[in-house]
Amino acid sequence: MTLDPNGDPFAAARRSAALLAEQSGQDRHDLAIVLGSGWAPAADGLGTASFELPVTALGGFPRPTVAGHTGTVRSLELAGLRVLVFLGRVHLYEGHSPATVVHGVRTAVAAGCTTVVLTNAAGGLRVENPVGRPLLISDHLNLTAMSPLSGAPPPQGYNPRFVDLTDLYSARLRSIALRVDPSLGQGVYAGLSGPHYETPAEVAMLQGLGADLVGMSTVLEAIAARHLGAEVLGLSLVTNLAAGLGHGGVEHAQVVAAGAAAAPSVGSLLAGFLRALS
Ligand code: 8IG
Repeated sequence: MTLDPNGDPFAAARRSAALLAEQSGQDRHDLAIVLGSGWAPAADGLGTASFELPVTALGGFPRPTVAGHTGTVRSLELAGLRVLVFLGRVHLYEGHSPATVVHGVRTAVAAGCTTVVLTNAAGGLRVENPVGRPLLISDHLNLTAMSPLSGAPPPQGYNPRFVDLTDLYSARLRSIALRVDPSLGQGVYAGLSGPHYETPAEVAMLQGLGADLVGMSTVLEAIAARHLGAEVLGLSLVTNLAAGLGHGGVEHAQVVAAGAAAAPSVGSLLAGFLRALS
């Protein structure tokens, strides 16, 4: 069952969390990691999953349509934390609503997660950030013209829809990540709805707006997580230079290849972050 567009998405997330608890045998999870394209190969570096199932078994999730997004969810223990790992995510460009895009994050928070780590592959807008480098997301530009909070007001017991995003990408979590890897750079992530890549004129516009990274995910999930009171860490892996900055165009296969090459280092970065948290 996919998400009912007329239903309460918060109630749907609680139902998915209940199914997760039932099927995984874990009554709660502490932290969720969403592994975007490029990051899924890093999942094995986090340790052996005690449980893995297709997200579609939890209700509210559509079938994934993107190569490099497997659409499963794992539960594992690392450094004393019960971790929920989503291998793949849902995008606006697949034709899904903002509520469907953020259903995984809402399910994770309903399952108990107070920290949400969002990872993605992104185009680099600065030639100083070469392909293969992970960067901390310091802030974002939501250029999707959408919000996961539009629609009916959140039900009783939830924060109001007017959520403060001053510290969306937690400075506290970024400083912990920097202790693990002091060489990490930071950047502003521009989230567009895609699925086309930018024109060179749009790349120049994004640079002028102060963006360092550009991609097609993350921003709605970050807003939804923050609305629910979770602390958010964002990580982008630069897998290509944005259109017109590198040699030739942007290709999805290059994105997947750069992700596979970086998997061991980004896997140990994530594991190190989890250890430093606990
Ligand atoms: I990976 O260059 C990846 N995702 N919009 N532009 C946009 N999304 C991306 C890009 C890019 N690279």
